[in-house]
This record gives sequence, structure tokens and C-alpha cells, in this order.
Amino acid sequence: MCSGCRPAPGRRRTVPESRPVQRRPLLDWRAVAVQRTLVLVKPDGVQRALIGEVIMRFERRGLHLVGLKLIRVERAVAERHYAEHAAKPFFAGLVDFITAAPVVAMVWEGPDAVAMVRTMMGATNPAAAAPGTIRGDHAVSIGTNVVHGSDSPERAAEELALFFEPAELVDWESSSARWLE
Ligand code: DAT
Ligand code: MG
Repeated sequence: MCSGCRPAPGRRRTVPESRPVQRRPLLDWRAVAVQRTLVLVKPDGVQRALIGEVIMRFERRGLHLVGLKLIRVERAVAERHYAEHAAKPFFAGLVDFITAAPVVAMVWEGPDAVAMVRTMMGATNPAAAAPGTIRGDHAVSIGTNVVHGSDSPERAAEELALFFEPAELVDWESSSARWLE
């Protein structure tokens, strides 16, 4: 022990008593629902090396990642996923596109996560996608628009079940969680 570190004679160092970790939020204003939403980095995003770019945006925003995998989307899954567009003229091309090469499927969790992800993705029409959004920064075509995000909590629940087994979703607590609440 160095001489400067030595306690003065007759004095004892006191160690603060350990206290249980508090799990209360720092601020108690949470009123919005915590949601989970499905995000896909589409084949064009994977091919253009934008996987990290997409993940980084949601991660830095403070959303919580609970599922992640690189997959090829089977045709039957693609047809179910885009069933709402089955009657549209672009449907066949859309299914061809999403099954043409691997995608990254993710589940992100957070307050109002469904709407938050949609806002960060930007509009479907690239001309309307605001700069600063994923599509507004990285897409010029309505077809190849880098990302998919569920458009409602109900669709999010269906899409999660379509792309992930329950056991593939990981419950874990981020050490920064209480600084985001
Ligand atoms: P989003 O992906 O923003 O939820 P959507 O559900 O309306 O948009 O359409 C699904 C995808 O279909 C979209 O990401 C790109 C493609 N798509 C939509 N409208 C299209 C169009 N008019 N022509 C070609 N592709 C289109
Ligand atoms: Mg949609």
C-alpha cells in the first residue's frame, strides 16, 4: 500500500453498506405500450451491405433486440406475409423479390415500437421518404426499399409468429435499459 493511501493512524476505513439494486425507472412517465415489431432487411439491403446500417439505427435509438436471424424466405411464407397485396399487379414481383436472396429477420421491442420503426423506415414511396429515414437515405425505388416493418400491433403479432418460433425470441435485460425509460 502506498503511504498516501494508508489510513491515518487510529482511523478505520469505512466501506459503504451494499444496497439492493433499484429497478424503478428514473422517471415515472411511462404511459405508452411496450410493443414488439418485425423488421426485415430485404434482399436488396442484404446485398448492398446495409444490414449493419439498419441494425445500428434501431440499436442507437434505444430499441431492444429480442430476435435476429439470416434466412431465405420460403415462397409460401412470402405469400402469407404479403397476402394483403395478393390482388395487386406487383404481387408476383414482390414475392419473387423477397424470396430471391437472404433476408435478415429481427424483432425489436420498445415503447410504441411499431410506429417508431415505421417512422424510422420512411414512406413506402421513395419520393416521399424523408431524408434521415432508412428509405429516405438508402432507397430510390418503391420495390427495392431495403426494409420491412410491421404496420400495426396486430400485424406485428402475426408477422412475429410467421417468422419466429417462440424459443427464438430472447428475454434479456440491457444494462442501459433504465437510462432509456
Ligand atoms: P410498406 O413496405 O411500406 O409496408 P406496403 O405494405 O404498401 O408498403 O407494400 C409492401 C411492399 O410492396 C413495399 O415495400 C414495396 C412493394 N410495393 C408497394 N406498392 C408498390 C407499387 N405500387 N409498385 C411496386 N411495388 C410496390
Ligand atoms: Mg406493409
